[in-house]
Amino acid sequence: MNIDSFFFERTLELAARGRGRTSPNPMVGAVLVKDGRIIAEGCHRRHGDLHAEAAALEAAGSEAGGAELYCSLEPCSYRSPEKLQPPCTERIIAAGVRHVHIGQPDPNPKVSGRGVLALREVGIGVSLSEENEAFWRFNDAFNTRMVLSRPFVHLKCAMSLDGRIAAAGGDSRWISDESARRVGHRFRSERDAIAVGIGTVLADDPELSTRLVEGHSPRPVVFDSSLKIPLESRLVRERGDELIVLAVPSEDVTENFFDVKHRLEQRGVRVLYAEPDSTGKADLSSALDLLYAQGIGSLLVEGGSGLLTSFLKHRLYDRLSAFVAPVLLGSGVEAVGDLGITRAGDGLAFEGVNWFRIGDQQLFDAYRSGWLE
Ligand code: AOF
Ligand code: ZN
Repeated sequence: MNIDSFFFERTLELAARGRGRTSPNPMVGAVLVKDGRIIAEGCHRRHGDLHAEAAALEAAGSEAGGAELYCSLEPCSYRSPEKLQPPCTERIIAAGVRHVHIGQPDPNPKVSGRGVLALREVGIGVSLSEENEAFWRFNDAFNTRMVLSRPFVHLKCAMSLDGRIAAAGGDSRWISDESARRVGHRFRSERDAIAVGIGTVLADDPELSTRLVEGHSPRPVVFDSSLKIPLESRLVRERGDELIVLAVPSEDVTENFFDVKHRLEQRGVRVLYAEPDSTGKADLSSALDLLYAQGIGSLLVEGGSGLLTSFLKHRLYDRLSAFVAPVLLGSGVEAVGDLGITRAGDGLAFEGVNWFRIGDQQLFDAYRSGWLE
């Protein structure tokens, strides 16, 4: 490993300290180096706190003069009324830093190259990491939001060796064991919201909270075109004031629909109307716009099969994490339904593919081929 990679890797280790706490802002880490040694470190601990670069500069004090700064993200360079921290470029310049190494450019249109310019303008050397995929993937949600102006969509499922997410009768419990479910809960803790289809609510009455690891519980979202969600479901009873239900009122909607809507709203539930697609279900692109307008920058989609298939079919996903368990179910509910693909060469492809061993399971984790393009 060359010395730059070593320091860059450290910036990501530091950045990870803010995991699950910085949204909608990125996780960022920074180190100051002098004579080949780290003299100070910093990270962005939570949304609104000091930026990583500023934290490292504060830790170094006057030692920062003449040092090199490694940061996982291009330093910010703008002020605006809603901005929580002053521009880091100003602090870097004032501290007398000699050279800045950047993991990835900031896709935030308010920065996007201007951070680099501000530094170069005063004669500070700037270089960009050669392997910046790791940085883009590290802040996958922030980067997606900035580049695609929609929430990051992370699909998650647990399937048997033969690609079933439930047995023929619909029972899906305990396909994966606790070690895999713990990883699933870590994903929950990192995302702003978690979505399921109404079928999953009716079958499993899930809570959709983060329990097996520490961290926040994402906001529950239910795709429920005709408002079938039971008022006595756990989501309505226990998480009503956070719950979002995406309905698609059809022309022949009955009085009962409005009655249920009213009762849900009385319990704090937000019922939003999504545009219908050609089959009368929620058009996913319009649904994502609605969620984005609610401040949701990342969405973990946990199923069922119908919802996962829709996101895949419309190519509205960024990452897929599929747990594969060592069990065969034979006929059962398939994880992914028809995608309209007739030639193997047209199959959905992935990039940044990782396979992790978790207990006796295998976790496939990858990004959509062409992610962010
Ligand atoms: C962070 N933490 O360590 C860095 C960020 O509202 P503000 O002042 O916190 O600014 C947010 C923007 O600053 C963010 O969108 C990103 O472009 C840039 N860099 N943000 O929260 C950090 N370095
Ligand atoms: Zn900053």
